[in-house]
Amino acid sequence: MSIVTKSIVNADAEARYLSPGELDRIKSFVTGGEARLRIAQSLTANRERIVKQAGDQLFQKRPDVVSPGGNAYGEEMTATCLRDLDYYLRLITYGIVSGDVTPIEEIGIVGVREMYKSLGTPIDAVAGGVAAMKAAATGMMSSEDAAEAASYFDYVIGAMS
Ligand SMILES: CCC1=C(C)/C(=C/C2=NC(=C\c3[nH]c(/C=C4\NC(=O)[C@H](C)[C@H]4CC)c(C)c3CCC(=O)O)/C(CCC(=O)O)=C2C)NC1=O
Repeated sequence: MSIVTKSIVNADAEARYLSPGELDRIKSFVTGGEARLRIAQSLTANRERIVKQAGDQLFQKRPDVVSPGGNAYGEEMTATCLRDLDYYLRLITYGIVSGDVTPIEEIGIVGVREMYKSLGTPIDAVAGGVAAMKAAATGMMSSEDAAEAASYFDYVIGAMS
């Protein structure tokens, strides 16, 4: 739910006007909108490059995951691993557009530990892959946009740490 919808639901539950604080938060959501859309467009346009660079970096740092016995060993499993990184990049664009981590949380974080545990996937390595995507992605942006984008990557990394 966006901050707009959320504020309206809360205010209406109490049959009141939006408070000055809520209007301020909505104002900063609206004024930041152009930047957030620009960031989401950049991530979307560069997704293949970001995922490829991050994968290369991850497998260099964690050769164990792509070695025999590793969770991402073999062409198919490596592709599934890169697909997971692409999933998280996509969810990050949802968060950035809505100015809220809730869509990331609901789609990709709730239950993630149990999921990767049952798959035998080392979650710290997934977090490392997301960190590598953050580096690749923010390296292509102005420092202001990078700071905004970084917080969404950090949310995912933090939730997996
Ligand atoms: C959009 C929300 C969403 C997420 C997040 C998601 C993740 C997800 N990753 C999976 C598998 C997997 N995920 C990985 C990922 C990795 N292995 C490693 O060692 C690396 C560290 C890492 C890549 C960074 C691998 C290798 C598999 C296949 C494991 C297997 O089949 O044994 C699976 C099992 C089913 C399948 O293979 O598709 C799911 C559900 N699916 C979703 O719908």
